Amino acid sequence: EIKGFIFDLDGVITDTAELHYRSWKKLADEEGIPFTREDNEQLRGVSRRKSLELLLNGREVPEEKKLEMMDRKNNYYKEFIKQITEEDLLPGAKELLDELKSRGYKLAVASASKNAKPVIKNLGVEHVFDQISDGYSVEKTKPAPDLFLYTAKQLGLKPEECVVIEDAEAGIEAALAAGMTAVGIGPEERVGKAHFRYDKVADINLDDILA
Ligand code: B16
Ligand code: MG
Repeated sequence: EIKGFIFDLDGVITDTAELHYRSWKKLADEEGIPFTREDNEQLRGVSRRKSLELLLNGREVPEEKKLEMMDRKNNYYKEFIKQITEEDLLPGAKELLDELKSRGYKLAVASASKNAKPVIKNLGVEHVFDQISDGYSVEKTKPAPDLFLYTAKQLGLKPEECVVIEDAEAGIEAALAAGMTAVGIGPEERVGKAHFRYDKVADINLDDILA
């Protein structure tokens, strides 16, 4: 029996991907590294360090410089997220959260981002969640199941009682590895392994998932 819903943040509740892109792009331009919106697609749901490695694309950079670059990108990102408001919720996200809350389900966020908490606060949905897990919660990032298992534990639920809503391939893999019901948001090529798939959050059909 399903008792809780675990939401990814970027790509499910809001589209911070655009802000991540602008931050990485600024860094890439400063460093003379080519980086396009299309390249940015690969960074979806991936940790900050892994994102930098994808951006560097095999370029050798000393560890100290990598730390400085991650820090610089994060400072740009932190400036961008200051401007986030409830207008930045993806269509249907607030309605879905309110519906689930009124039906008595436990609700959580499980994001790879170390900036998840300020983003959720600015979106004005902090109060609907029973648990917010972020980039500080566990060591092993998605596709490892750790973040979702930790989140279920914090909710007091068993993995099989949880539904995960995710837009990244690594996130779907993590949800399946955790033994949870996986709902993918996005194209078949990306989230096709999920139990249920929708193009957009607004298309989610709760009756299908809960049947
Ligand atoms: P930060 P999610 C992920 O968020 C983003 O999709 C990914 O692009 C980003 O690199 C990652 O968070 C880490 O973010 O640098 O803020 O710690 O989809 O897991 O909510
Ligand atoms: Mg995501």
